[in-house]
Amino acid sequence: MAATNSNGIFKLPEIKFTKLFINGEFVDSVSGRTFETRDPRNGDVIANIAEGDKEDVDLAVKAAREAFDHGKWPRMSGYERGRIMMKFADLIEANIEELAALDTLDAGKLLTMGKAVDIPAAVHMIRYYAGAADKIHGETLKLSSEFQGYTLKEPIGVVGHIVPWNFPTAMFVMKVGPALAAGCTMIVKPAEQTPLSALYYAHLAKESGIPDGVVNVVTGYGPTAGAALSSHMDVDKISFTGSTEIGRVVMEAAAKSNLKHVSLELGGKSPLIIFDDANLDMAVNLASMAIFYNKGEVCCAGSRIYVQEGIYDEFVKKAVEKAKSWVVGDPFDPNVQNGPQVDKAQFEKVLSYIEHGKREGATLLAGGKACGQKGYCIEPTIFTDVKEDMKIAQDEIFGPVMSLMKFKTIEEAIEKANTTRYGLAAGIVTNDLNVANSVSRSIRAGTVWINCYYAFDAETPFGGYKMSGFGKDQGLHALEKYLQVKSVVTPIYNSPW
Ligand code: TXE
Repeated sequence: MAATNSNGIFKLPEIKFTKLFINGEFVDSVSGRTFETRDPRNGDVIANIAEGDKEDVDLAVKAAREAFDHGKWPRMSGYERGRIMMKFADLIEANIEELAALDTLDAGKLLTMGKAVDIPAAVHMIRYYAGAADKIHGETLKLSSEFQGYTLKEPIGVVGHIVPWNFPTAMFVMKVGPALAAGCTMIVKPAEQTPLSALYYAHLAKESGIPDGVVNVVTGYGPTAGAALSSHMDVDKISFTGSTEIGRVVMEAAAKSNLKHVSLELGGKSPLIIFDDANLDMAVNLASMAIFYNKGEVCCAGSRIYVQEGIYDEFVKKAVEKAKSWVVGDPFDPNVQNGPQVDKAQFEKVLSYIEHGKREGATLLAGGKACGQKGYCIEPTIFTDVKEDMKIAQDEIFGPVMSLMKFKTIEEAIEKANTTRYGLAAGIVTNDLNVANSVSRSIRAGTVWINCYYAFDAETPFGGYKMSGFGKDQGLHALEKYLQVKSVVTPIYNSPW
């Protein structure tokens, strides 16, 4: 369906893959049912996608189980797995334009960002784990005069990856990369809002030589396909990213089925603390990016901005100017800074939080409503006079809504920043090294950015404290999630028995 937008600037990507990917083949769902994936720019249907359910999950798990128990992937050398993964990364790189456009169409993400950040970072991520595949080592154990031993790090088995829609590409590679390097086989359940790029990645995985059954993709809904995966008796681990509410459901399903391993990357309400000595323009830019980037649909968005009293008034003035000048519109347009929210449900959720903020007594200084003729765009919004106990300061809004709060002392900033059930990330803006050091140690969050925000890299472990979940994505810590340790012990001379 090649086409151009209203100004004829760009070409929409062709939708090549709409079926489930099981055992190396694109197949219809057993029920034959499909669901619609929609364009958030206008709500139009992009394509009908195969709707996987329990029976399809069973088939995908069977394929992954067979590939794990009898296939080549877990048995080949790490070097060989790494070589194939390098080819996978090369193919992703060769298809940057199409992959970025698919995520823009499906999720309303900026095409410029997809091409400059999301897809290149995906290539980096796969290469990083390809390089790690032959560096998975155990230990030698000296033990006593009679025995010695060693540990083996072995792949955990069949993994279910359940992922959300806000970063379809990053989610796919962040889960699949380390699991592949470890020698696992897997089933990915993309979010129902954004199935398109995951199916494309599955196709590229096959092209690169990853054996059939190693990477399977079952598109479908959470309570059906997702639930079937998390309660499956033959799945050894679930790696989940999504809401805290569903994280709890997934963990319960794991506990009630086969006690499969679980790692959860959940919501957040991350504080960004800006001290009096900060460069004001830099701080305003950083804070605006921290909350408006990707329309606020970021688990670690800086959604609570604490500004020290000395610069507060000036900061508010500049932040409001910036929000009002933010360009919202068609994410294919290179001049646009924010596209539409991913779907109608998220759009309505964000607008209802804005109404809540007004009712709770926060002061609305910028934005606050939908924009554009159609689709799900929302104006970058700023509230001041926000109190810690307000809903907009406690709940993850997942939209472009900045809550601004004032503080006097370092102690007060730390205390307030930690007043949340979440602990995914935090930011600090200051030129005082002592302040940066002490505050970063006192914040209960899995990542702290000092004088930067969203500084992601394949090497940096990412994951939550408190109700933001447990188990890291990225870095070598993520590789560990997909490995288990076996101790092997042997007598040094003859067996004592
Ligand atoms: O998430 P869900 P939703 C937060 C954000 C957002 C809210 C709701 O605040 O507004 O969650 O978003 C699958 N068993 N985050 O409803 O439902 C589902 O199909 C197994 C933060 O989209 O958690 C999808 O693949 N799986 C988050 C995935 O879970 C189930 C990113 C996430 O969907 C399931 C996204 C079930 N019963 C939303 N129900 C982050 N941490 O970045 C649903 N799913």
